[in-house]
Amino acid sequence: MRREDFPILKQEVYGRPLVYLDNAATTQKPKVVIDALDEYYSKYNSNIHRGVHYLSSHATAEFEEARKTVQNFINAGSDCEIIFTRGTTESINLVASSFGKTFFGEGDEVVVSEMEHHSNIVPWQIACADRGAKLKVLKFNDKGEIDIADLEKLLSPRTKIVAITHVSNSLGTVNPIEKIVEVAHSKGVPVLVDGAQAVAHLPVDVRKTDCDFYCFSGHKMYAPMGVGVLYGKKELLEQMEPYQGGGEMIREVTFEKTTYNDLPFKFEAGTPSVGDVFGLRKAIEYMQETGLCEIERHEQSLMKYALERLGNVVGMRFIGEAANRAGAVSFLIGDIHPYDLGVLLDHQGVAVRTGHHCTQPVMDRFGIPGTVRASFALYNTTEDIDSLVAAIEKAKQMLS
Ligand code: 7TS
Repeated sequence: MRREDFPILKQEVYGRPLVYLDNAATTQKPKVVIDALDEYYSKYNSNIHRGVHYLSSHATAEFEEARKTVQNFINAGSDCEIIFTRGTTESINLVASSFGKTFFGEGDEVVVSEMEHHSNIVPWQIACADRGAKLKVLKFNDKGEIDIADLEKLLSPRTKIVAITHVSNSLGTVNPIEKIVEVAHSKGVPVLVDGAQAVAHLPVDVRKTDCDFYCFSGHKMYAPMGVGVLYGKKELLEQMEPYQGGGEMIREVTFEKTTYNDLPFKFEAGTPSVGDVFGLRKAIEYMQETGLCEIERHEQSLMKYALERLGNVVGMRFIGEAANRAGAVSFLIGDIHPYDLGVLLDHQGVAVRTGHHCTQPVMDRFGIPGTVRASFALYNTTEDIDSLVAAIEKAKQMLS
């Protein structure tokens, strides 16, 4: 599917065609996104929201258009609910810090799941430590699925927020976000969804889901590194304390008192990564040309093929076998250390990721040091999976 749009994929590594299966870490960029950066720096580079000159007005207008593109992409109700950040990590830190400062008190509780990326654990630990609140953990079963009944049991009158991933980066599990939001809301608890591994793989509709916050990174969805998004419901963002102080986020500053700007600017202190926001817009438009449903369909058939082919490898142990999966397949083979397998695959031109994938509690749950993870994007093909399987067989021979 449109592989020819990605210049980097045409190269060879170690004299072999590159098979790129590390998309959960970051996706490659299509030519239109690379060109958007070139165009921005060749023609429009200037700071936004503060210049009266031509370049600044143009860049500002384009930046605000990009905000509308993101709004439309996730079906947010208003563009003031779209805050540009550096990525998922910054989006979650923003909410943990600001929401925590505003709403957490001694003895309050935050619920996260056991399958979270460290960036959806540590910011909450920091916020809890600041306010004397406690972290509670929603466990998953041997397949890597959470149970809604467990969530119901965990929620208490002290629960201030539930923070959970839409799609797990190490297990590939797609969590039932709508159901989770419904249950949490029935107890008056808001929900933050980490969408880092979802936005490039399936259609996201924040109004249908009714989540309160949704976070994602541009670089995992064909856009440049250095830009990400926080979607937040207006009524919550308005109540929340600012995250960082600086230019753009203020209305008026005196040494006695400072008042803050309206949304979304209240949460966008300092000069944003303007060129990368242009790139993000192009990446969204690029995905929309194919359509998220079509991308999902393609990747689901790839997933099915991968599970079949990998499932026939002798010694295969899948880590994560949820019924609803997307994006990534994690596995171990016999007693081969994941790192050794990763290096041998790399030397055959196959790029996978090995290790704990910033989900150490997931590895602890299974009592393993890490996994080998193959993760997909719209440009991957069944031939890529065939190359992966052939490279695994060769690596096994070399290690035996
Ligand atoms: N949340 C999830 C579910 C992720 O997979 C990642 C990054 C992040 C948050 C953080 O995103 P960032 O863009 O702010 O760094 N996950 C991975 C990965 O699986 N391999 O490398 C990075």
